[in-house]
Amino acid sequence: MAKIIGQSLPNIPWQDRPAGSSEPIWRYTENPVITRAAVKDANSIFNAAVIPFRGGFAGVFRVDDVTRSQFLVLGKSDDGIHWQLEDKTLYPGYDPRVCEIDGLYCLSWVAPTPTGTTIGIAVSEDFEHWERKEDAVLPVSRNGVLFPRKVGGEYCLFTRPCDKGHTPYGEVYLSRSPDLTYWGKHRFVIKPQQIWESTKVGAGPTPIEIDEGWLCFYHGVLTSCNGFTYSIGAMITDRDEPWKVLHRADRYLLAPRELYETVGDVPNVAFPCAALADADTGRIALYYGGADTVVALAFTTVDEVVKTIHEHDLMK
Ligand code: BMA
Repeated sequence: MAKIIGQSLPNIPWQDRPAGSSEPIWRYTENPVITRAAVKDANSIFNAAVIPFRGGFAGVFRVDDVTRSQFLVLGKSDDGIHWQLEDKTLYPGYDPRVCEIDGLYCLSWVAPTPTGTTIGIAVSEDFEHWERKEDAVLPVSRNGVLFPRKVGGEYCLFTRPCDKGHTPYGEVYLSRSPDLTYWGKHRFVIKPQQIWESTKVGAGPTPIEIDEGWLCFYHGVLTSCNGFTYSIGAMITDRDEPWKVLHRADRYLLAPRELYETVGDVPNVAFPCAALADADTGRIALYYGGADTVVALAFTTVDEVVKTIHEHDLMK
């Protein structure tokens, strides 16, 4: 039995696996959970960061509005499914991830600069007042994902160096910092190695600590004759040297199939930015953007994911 090392989350959103399904990740039957209706003048609300907060849940959401500006908006929920989003911009940018490190909420996101995107970092004690730190890296980078605790006394951040456009390449790196300001000791983590992710890969939700190391969901992109397809994969990295990949599934665990994943502003996108985990039951709830248009939710367990990774291990 694989084990989550972390907090109990008895109110984690949850649905049992549907009868007859053998998929490693199954979708919430009422998807999507957030649509453009949640924010006035929104064009789309999709890649979302979600975290347990004071008995309920808090989130940071990517909103594109009717001027096609991209920005982050805060939200709250009692059950992780029904959300109230604020009607104001937290920061310009997109693709937020949020975690709690030593009691401090830490946000990372893709932040614009005059010459391409960087990884913005901001911290908050109450999920309301945020202090923006220095940007973590020089442009251009995306998919900045913090680990939920220091490893070897240092903060850890996945990044994905890239170019200015909808970049046709992408590999995951890990950088470390003593103070959330100065980042270095950069290490290569993964590059595309399989057909379903052959164009680029990027880190996904905050890594989940498990008995074997760090369980990391990520996205992988395939270029088809009709454009990019974004699917969800998973790997386990070393607990003390988290840039070292121990196991990695040789297949995607979820790929765009439902209408809300295949039809929208950018078709065929399942883009995960958050995972809730309950250490008591091993349940995992995954939030992902569908077709760059809506927020969707899916479920799995740590046993199911770890079993899939081990049975189909690219590293063997
Ligand atoms: C990435 C980011 C994501 C988006 C994805 C698919 O480069 O822009 O926000 O979901 O492309 O379009």
